[in-house]
Formats: sequence, structure tokens, C-alpha cells
Amino acid sequence: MNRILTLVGLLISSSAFAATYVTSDAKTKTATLIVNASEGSAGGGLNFNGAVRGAKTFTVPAGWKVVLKFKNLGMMGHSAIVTKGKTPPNSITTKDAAFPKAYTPKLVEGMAMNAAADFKFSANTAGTYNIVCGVPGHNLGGQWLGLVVSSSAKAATYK
Ligand SMILES: [Cu+2]
Repeated sequence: MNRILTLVGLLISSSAFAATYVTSDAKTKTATLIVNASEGSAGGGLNFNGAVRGAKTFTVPAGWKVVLKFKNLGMMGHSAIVTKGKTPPNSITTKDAAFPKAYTPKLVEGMAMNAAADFKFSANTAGTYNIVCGVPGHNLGGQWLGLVVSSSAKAATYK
């Protein structure tokens, strides 16, 4: 019995962990993405959610609304923007946003430690995108995640 309870506990905690960075609401067709800059030491802090160089990818069904909740956990300034393509552009301005207003404040200078900001956009065009820090050099340092807007996905995922 104890072993069963332990197993149930593990299953609950592992699924809760997997859901940490994404919430998928099919009713309202809304995906909520958590993007924490500098979570732990991967990439010398140039990471999102502890992942570097697109090692993790959000997938969002095409036509859904996306709420991206950004927070900077690091001491350096960081930001986030959604850009088009498999890898981010070399130098980044707000003009690189793949969707209108799909970026945080202080894109180039970076937001301060513990600062947070949300932005919203409609994922209305299927394709391959990324979420990248706009502070110069941070993209080359690997501070970006993948983002796929999928015509076939039924739920938002992060893996
Ligand atoms: Cu950064």
C-alpha cells in the first residue's frame, strides 16, 4: 500500500513538474508559457528555464492566444522576444517580433533582476519560431528556446 501511495505521489509530482512551464486551456484556446531568464547556471546564466540553444521547445496550436509570462531570475539584465525561424537573428530589435508586440519591455537593455512582465499575442500563423533574449550577445550565448505554432497540435506543450 505504501509503495502504491509512493508511486501515485511520484506520478503526481512528475506531471506537476512537467506542467510547470506551460498551461494549455483548450476551452479558451489559450496557452500560457512561463519563461524564466537565468534559471540556474546553464549557459553561464544565459538560459531560459535552465535550457540553452533551443534545447527545449514550446508547441502551441495555431490560432490560439498565447500569454508569455517572463521573469528575470538572474543578476544580469534579460528580456524576451518571439522571432521567426529555427534560430534567432544575430542582432535584435522590436522590429524582429514575429507577432505584434510579442516582446518584453527593455528588450535591448534588459529587465532587472526579479522584474517580471507578461505579453500576449495571437499565434495565428503556423511556423517555426524562437523565444530569444534581446540583450546584445545573449542570443549568441544560447539564451533562446524553440517555439512551434502547429496546425496539428491539440494542446500546448513544452519539451
Ligand atoms: Cu539575456
